Parts: sequence; C-alpha cells; structure tokens
Amino acid sequence: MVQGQRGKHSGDHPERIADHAAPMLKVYGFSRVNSVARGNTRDLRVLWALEEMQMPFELIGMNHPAHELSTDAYRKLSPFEQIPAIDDDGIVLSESAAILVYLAKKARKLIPGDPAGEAQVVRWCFAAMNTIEFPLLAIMFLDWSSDHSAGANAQRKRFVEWAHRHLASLVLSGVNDDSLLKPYDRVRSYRERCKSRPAWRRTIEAYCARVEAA
Ligand SMILES: N[C@@H](CCC(=O)N[C@@H](CS)C(=O)NCC(=O)O)C(=O)O
Repeated sequence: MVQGQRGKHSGDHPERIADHAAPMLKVYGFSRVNSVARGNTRDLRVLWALEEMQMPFELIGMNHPAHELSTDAYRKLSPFEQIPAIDDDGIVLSESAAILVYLAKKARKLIPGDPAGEAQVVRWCFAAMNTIEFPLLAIMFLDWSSDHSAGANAQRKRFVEWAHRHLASLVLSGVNDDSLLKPYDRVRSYRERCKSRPAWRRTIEAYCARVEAA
C-alpha cells in the first residue's frame, strides 16, 4: 500500500487548519491497476471533484493486482472490494456517486443548496450510474473480450443503440468510445470542455504519475 498526500488548498490559512485539527479525509484509490483500466477507473471521479473543490485529502494507494482490495480491513470500507472508498473521520463510504454527493454537500460546492436543485444532481448521478453506465460497460467488456463472433457483434450493436438513445440527451465525460459521441456535437464539445478543465488535467496527470499499470 502506497500513501500519497495532497497539501491543504491555497485558500486555507495554516492556523485555521490547526484549529480544526480534524483528521484528514482519506481517499482509497489505485496505486497499481490493470493496464486496460488505467485512466478509466472510478477513483478519478472522486479525485477530480476534490481537485475542483480544492478539498484537502490523503490518498491511500491500493494495489489491485496484489489483492489489496480483498482483505477484511478493506471490506469494512468497501463491502464489494472496490475502489473508490473514503473514510472521513469515521464516515465510511463506497460507491463513487454516493461519495461525490456527500463531498459536494459537505463542501457546499458543485451541488445546489436547495432541495429541488439537489434532487436534480442526485437524479443525474443515478442516471449516470444506472441508465448510462450499464450499456457503456457492456460495450467495454465486449471490446476487451476476444469474442468477435456474429453473436457478440449483434450484442454490441444492441448496446451501442441503447447508449445512443441515452447519450443523445446526456452529457457524460466518462465515455471512452469516441465513435459513440460522433453524432452529438454539443455532447462532444461539453466533454472536451470537461477534459480541458485545469482540475481534470491536474487530476489525470497526478493519477498517471502515481498509478502503475500491471
Ligand atoms: N458502482 C461502483 C463501482 C466501483 C468499481 O467497479 N470499481 C472498480 C474500479 S473502477 C474496482 O474497484 N474494481 C475492482 C474489482 O471489482 O475487483 C462505484 O461507482 O464506485
């Protein structure tokens, strides 16, 4: 297990940090991951949001190929043995979307403060995790497999159609198959804007410098 540490953000005054003396938020992310998954792992969602919100945290780097997720200690944080997870002074959470909503509400950033606005953010988090991510993952797994049979191709086509139905109206920065976005100029340009954000660039650069591909 590798431990990395991010400093406090620039707006914080040192005395204020010392006054609070709260334990640092711990984020469990990858330190080593399968090469095909590198750059696409869900800890990036949390790390990017933290970078956008300038929240200090301590990164606990986990080595997936060395089975560091499959221990009793880690299962207490993440029952499905998955990344990401956080431990915020005893508040333990897994599931990237749940973590994002928690952190955004805590920081009062990236989420509206009124119940109606908050409900819209939660709605689109569920949409991303449930409605959209499923066909995209299915396409990714089919692409990873060596099955190029007619049956596999027909299945891929069905998942692509499914993804298209939803992508037409949804913006998602986690789409890896660029051809899926081809017909949607506005979605593509939104995605480019997401990827050109300084916080994203800092996040992915730090990730690539840290995470070794197995
Ligand atoms: N629904 C979960 C999925 C988490 C997930 O699948 N994480 C992957 C990395 S992106 C993982 O830890 N895989 C390791 C494994 O399942 O063995 C979330 O959004 O956090």
